[in-house]
Amino acid sequence: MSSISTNSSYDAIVVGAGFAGIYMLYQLKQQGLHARVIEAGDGVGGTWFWNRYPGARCDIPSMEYSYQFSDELQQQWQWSEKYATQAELLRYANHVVERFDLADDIQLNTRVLATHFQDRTQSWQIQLDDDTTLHARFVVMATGCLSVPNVPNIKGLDDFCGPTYHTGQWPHEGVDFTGKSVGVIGTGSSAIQSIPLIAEQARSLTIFQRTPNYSIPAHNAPLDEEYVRSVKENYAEFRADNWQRGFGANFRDNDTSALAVTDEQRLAEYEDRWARGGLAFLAAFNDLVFDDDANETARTFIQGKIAGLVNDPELAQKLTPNTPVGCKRLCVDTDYYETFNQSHVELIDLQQDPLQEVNAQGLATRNKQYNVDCLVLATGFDAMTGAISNIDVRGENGTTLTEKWAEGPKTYLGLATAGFPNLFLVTGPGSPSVLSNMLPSIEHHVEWIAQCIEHMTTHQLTRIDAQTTAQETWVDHVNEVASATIYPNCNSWYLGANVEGKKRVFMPYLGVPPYLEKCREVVANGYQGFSLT
Ligand code: NA7
Repeated sequence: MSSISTNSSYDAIVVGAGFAGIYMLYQLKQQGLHARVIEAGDGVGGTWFWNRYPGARCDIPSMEYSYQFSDELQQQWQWSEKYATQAELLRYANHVVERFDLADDIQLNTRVLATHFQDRTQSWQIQLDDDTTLHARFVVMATGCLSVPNVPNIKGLDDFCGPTYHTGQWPHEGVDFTGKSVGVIGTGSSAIQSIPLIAEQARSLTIFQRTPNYSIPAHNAPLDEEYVRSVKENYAEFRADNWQRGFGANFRDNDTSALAVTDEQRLAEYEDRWARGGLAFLAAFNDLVFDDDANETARTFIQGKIAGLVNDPELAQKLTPNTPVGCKRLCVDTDYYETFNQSHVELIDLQQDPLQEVNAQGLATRNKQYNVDCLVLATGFDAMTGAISNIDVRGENGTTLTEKWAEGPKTYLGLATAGFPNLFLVTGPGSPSVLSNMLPSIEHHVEWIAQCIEHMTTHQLTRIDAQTTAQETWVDHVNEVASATIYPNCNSWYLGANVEGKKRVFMPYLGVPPYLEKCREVVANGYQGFSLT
């Protein structure tokens, strides 16, 4: 990747070189614009660059979690497994950068510290951590939804003598746990993917669980050639069909209520979904995320499965959540619950015996000291707003984004935020983002932003800003949709509830098809809800 250009004035600066930043750069270059991506890591790939913990893989099937903007790319790229591993996804990201000749415009190992809107020039001044200042008409935040690790505020964490690894910042050279006693804090998706593999190496593994999670078996396998051929023969139709789905993915949505079928039919549907595996479980009936009674049927089914997989009934009980299924993001695993049947694996239920501190030798709960050689923090992320809030973003009249978002993020369509002209967000809060198949949602946003910039160039417009009233109406709508679901009923990262002191606000928007329609309508009505000058 090249060093910084001597010309520090750009049409656009893109923050982050994950899948969003890579594609944004491609689109801007297609328009002949002078753009540059600034990336903190020493490689591209975003989530898939940082999350290298054992077992890290996507929970959306690889034939769907991939770019569709280039038919040649989607036809030629060969995924090897149903769910791609982190390593394969990282190879894919690098391949795209190479294939479309993007590397020279990506600046690695550089962090954006601040971006300030200049009222006089109607452009942005961007401060990097290498003491360079850049100027650009547009800034695009392609900073990712899950990119700032949440390091829990546990007393004495720094006193631990052994190595501590956060799953979201895993050492690139890997970690060998052979013969070690390992402690894992957390039982979210990252823990659920890594625990079975850590258990294969570790001498002993102690898992500290604050809240249990539901997990559906992945049934991961090498991709079936016949299936790949059939998808590729009709890739455009396959993708178009996914856009019609609530989560924007091929979850085989069943348009029936869980309460409108017989017990036998319901059980058969759940058994089928369990046997096929994956997140499609949540689309077994059309009211699982809307109706608590419907959800309870799914809950009872999975609770029965956990009881069948874990030999010790008391342990099975501890591993069983009592919250609605899907309220916290559903997990997808390979042998997670079964791992607890191994004699060297122990579960500590922090609800019964709370964690008091970490000390030099390990972890102390109220009742016991657990000595470990290494500690794994599978404690998640400051989701959706963390990365943007870490940058000193100042809009019109020097107003800071932190001030504007003090009561929770406020955006128009998750694409822009009023008072911050010419600043775009890719999959920002208020868009389907994490409640959808992320890659197509990224592509949709990038294309919307690129089209908007092209429109502005063609019509010699220099400034776009979301209107406060349109934004307020949108924020109210996002909340209204969420309040009719099960989502507000648990302490999830969708609500920011996992980060101490973070305002509790439901951040993603549920419903891909209506969202796409709204975005189309806004453009068709001359960027309704935006002020363009
Ligand atoms: P998650 O899903 O946020 O999980 C984090 C886990 O860490 C969760 O079990 C938390 O318990 C636990 N946690 C966090 N802080 C603490 C403290 N202080 N003490 C004990 N336990 C704690 O993050 P992941 O990385 O697993 O997954 C994030 C997303 O990435 C996932 O949804 C997929 O989309 C991919 P809690 O539930 O808050 O009680």
